[in-house]
Amino acid sequence: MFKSAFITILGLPNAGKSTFLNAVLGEDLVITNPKAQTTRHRIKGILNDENYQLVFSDTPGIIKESAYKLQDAMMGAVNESLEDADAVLLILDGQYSKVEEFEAYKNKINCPLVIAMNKADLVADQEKLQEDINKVKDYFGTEMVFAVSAKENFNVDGIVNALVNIAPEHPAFYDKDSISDENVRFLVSEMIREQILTQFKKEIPYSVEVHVTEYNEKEKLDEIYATVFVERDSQRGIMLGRGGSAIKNLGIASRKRIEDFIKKKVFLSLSIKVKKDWRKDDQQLQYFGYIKK
Ligand SMILES: Nc1nc2c(ncn2[C@@H]2O[C@H](COP(=O)(O)OP(=O)(O)O)[C@@H](O)[C@H]2O)c(=O)[nH]1
Ligand SMILES: [Mg+2]
Repeated sequence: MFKSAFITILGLPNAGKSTFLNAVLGEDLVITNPKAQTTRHRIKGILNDENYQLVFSDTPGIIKESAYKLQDAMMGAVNESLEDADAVLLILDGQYSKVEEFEAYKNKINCPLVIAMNKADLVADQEKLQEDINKVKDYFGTEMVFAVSAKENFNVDGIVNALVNIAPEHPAFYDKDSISDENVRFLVSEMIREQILTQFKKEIPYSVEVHVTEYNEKEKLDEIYATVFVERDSQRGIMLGRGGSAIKNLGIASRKRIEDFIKKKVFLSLSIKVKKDWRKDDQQLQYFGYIKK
């Protein structure tokens, strides 16, 4: 009997949703970062086993009040992925279980709920952790609450077991060899954005969008051309750095990250373009794939 399920990963920014998905897959498929709002789209990651296929949707963290149209679109992606879920995996930050933030979502979840109390590695007081787990069980009315550490790969398999148990009997939804339904271009653009989040400060990480304009697969190496869009001229200057040093370092770090992932040599060329206030502009958000046409 083969089981298959769509699982939506839900949680506040920074709870460790993307880290959890990577731990499940054993690959750094999705990008993670200490900065909130790293994940902007719903991204699927697929776990394949002889007896089951779990299709996880990583989602942007829940934010109550959005300041930009970009954030509206991000919350749209969250709601959309709740609609077709067979199960919801809620990831809470084990340290502060801000459960009341999910009040509005409790009614929207019409399927089994599994909860991970993540970052258990940071919790010193085990008794307190157990108390918190019990409170979470009461609040959400589910027994399926587990202490895990996505970063240390502790009890990630416990969550997978719980999800397999509740997965319906169904043939695989996707090719059993693939770990994502996303194309390589998109994943590569995300990896470049991940390096931008690491290397740049202040508003830059929130103001950039990365687009792969050309991807040529060659025998020995893949040739990739990407454009980094920023919102203002001043940001273009920061991205370039003195004598082009910043963009050069970004190129080197991004190339390494992509090579690790695709397990092949890469030639990467980056350029920078200004798209004024793209985060507030419907047309631009459409172009970047945040809103459907
Ligand atoms: N100590 C610890 N840190 C974690 C754990 N899981 C995630 N993190 C860190 O928390 C931050 C946010 O993680 P991320 O997966 O991007 O969160 P997301 O916004 O929910 O997708 C990153 O710096 C992760 O390394 C964990 O189990 N333990
Ligand atoms: Mg994330």
